[in-house]
Amino acid sequence: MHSPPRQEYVSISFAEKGSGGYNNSKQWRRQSCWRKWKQLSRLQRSLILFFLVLLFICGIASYPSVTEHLRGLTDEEQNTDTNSVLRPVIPHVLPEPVKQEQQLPLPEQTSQRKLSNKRRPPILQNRLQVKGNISDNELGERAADKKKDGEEVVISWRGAVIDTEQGTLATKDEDNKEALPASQKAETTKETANRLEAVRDSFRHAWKGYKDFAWGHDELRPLSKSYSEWFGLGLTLIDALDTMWILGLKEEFEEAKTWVSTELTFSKNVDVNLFESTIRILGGLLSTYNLTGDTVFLEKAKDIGSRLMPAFNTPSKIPYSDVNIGKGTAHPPRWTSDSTVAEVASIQLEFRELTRLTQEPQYQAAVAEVTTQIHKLDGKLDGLVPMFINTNSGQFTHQGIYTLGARADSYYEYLLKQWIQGGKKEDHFLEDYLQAMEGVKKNLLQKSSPNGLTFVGELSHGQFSPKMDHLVCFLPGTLALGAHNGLPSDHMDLAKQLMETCYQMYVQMETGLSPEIVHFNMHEGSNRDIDVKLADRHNLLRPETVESLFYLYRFTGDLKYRDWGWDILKSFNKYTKISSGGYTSINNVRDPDYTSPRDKMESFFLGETLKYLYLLFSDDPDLISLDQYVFNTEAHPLPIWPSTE
Ligand code: DMJ
Repeated sequence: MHSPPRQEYVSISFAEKGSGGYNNSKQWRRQSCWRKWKQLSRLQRSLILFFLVLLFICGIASYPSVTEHLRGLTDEEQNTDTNSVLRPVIPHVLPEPVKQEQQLPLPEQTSQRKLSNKRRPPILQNRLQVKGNISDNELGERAADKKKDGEEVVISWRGAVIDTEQGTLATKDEDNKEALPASQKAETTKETANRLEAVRDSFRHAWKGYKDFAWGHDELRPLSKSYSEWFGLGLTLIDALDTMWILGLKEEFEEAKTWVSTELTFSKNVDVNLFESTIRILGGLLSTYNLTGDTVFLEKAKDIGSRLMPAFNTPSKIPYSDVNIGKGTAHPPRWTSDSTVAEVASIQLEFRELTRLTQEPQYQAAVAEVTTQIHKLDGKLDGLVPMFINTNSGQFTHQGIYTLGARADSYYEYLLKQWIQGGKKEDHFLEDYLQAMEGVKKNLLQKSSPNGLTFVGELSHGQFSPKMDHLVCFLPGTLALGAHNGLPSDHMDLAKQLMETCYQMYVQMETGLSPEIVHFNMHEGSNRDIDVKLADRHNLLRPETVESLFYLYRFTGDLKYRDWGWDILKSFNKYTKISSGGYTSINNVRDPDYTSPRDKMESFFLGETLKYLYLLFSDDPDLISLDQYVFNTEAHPLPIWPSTE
């Protein structure tokens, strides 16, 4: 029999490996354990071994770095967006390699396609007078009439008359830019044209994937060459409408418009998230209507806007998170009667605009009630709001946590933007915004070590955490927009510092792409500023950093912001582009060899990321002038209301 000799062998071998003589008591314990083990029945031993193996497997499976190459982490596990818990789980597939020929060409390799200099977006018109689609002839006549009256008239490729009417008075974007020497200007123009064309190429590539595999559906799954539904309303197509218009992609725009007018219906028994459908669908339709003057978009905007209204029928008038747009019923999530503060406070620009265009007061009234209540609520910390609000009581809940990231972010953005949209007259928005920015400086702002990057952390029951979501990178742009509109110049200083930090969140990663969340080191003697936890290494193609780069470039003219945006576009092309069409979110920005694609192209990649990149590279400050338009939180430009209204 083999058992006894093996027993001896084990105990002798342990003893021999000891570093200096015998440890008698240890050896005795070992022998006694072994004896006990041998006394167990075969069944008992098998059971113990089985549980040990099971424990080992569970341990391995819960360790993300080992498993994320094998499985895609679901959105519900990782997406910290304001609506994360509501997103469907998308199955994942193994990555498809990015082919070499698909890498972004260098500027000098890019074909020099001629960019239309004539196209300009139409500026704000009072669309109430526009009753139907206008023929080219009519437009020509209108233009001729205007010219007779001595007005400057431009007709866009879309056929809309461009009105030169201005919104509120503010410094012109151009006035802020530093002058460039002539030779440098010529160089810049060539580079600019190349970069603009590169963005258009990226858009076309993303659109090809969507068109081939997901047409009319919510989101493209580029690797599995299929699609996923969230609301079943053609989300990507609607989100991308005004981007195509701004990029001058006429053919793509026209086919999308045909789908909207012939296929899009909101008469569906489907639950939609109020916030997401407002910013993406209502916002996208309103913006496209304002840019094009085509009433099909206004009709659809009215339809979805009125179908979302049941969300406001709550005891407190703070809206529920979800609405069934077919049945006209609304409800909170199954597990709570709370709504997210960012969600209920970032639908105002859109509903206010809907009232302006339709002259129907109920939309603006419903969202104004929400902001009025939040304005008066206790429970803020120096203007900073908690993340949840109860739809029954109208009070903040889960108090004590303050962040500029998920669940609170766009509350702050919309304070400033509503003030701008309404012609800077509604003082309570400005008050709340200024107070909140002071609150940020006092409670959330810190510097990292060793390089002193300024960052916005979080506060949890008085405890500071050096955690910053990529979502917070909207803040440099918003601060800069405020400064441009006359708010204190130290807002611009802070915007520049935070912009640098957000850029570092990209360049310090091995792929040149930012993770979803970073942690900053604050201890003296740290050897790097930024740490990324294993579960936070994903990139969802988010726009916030390029959005802020656009504002910073528009207001300062500093070319470094364009170069940073160019770096980011190159990284997107290198690590997220899928050969058969489309771009994908990835799980791991720290491993260029194994990015672990998620097989999902978010609609905001077309709605926001590529739009802001295009506007960043454009030399034309009138292409969506920031003195005439205010962008909603999904990058849909809405007009600043003329002072007469
Ligand atoms: C978009 O839907 C909006 O920008 C929203 O404000 C935040 N999340 C995504 C983009 O990251």
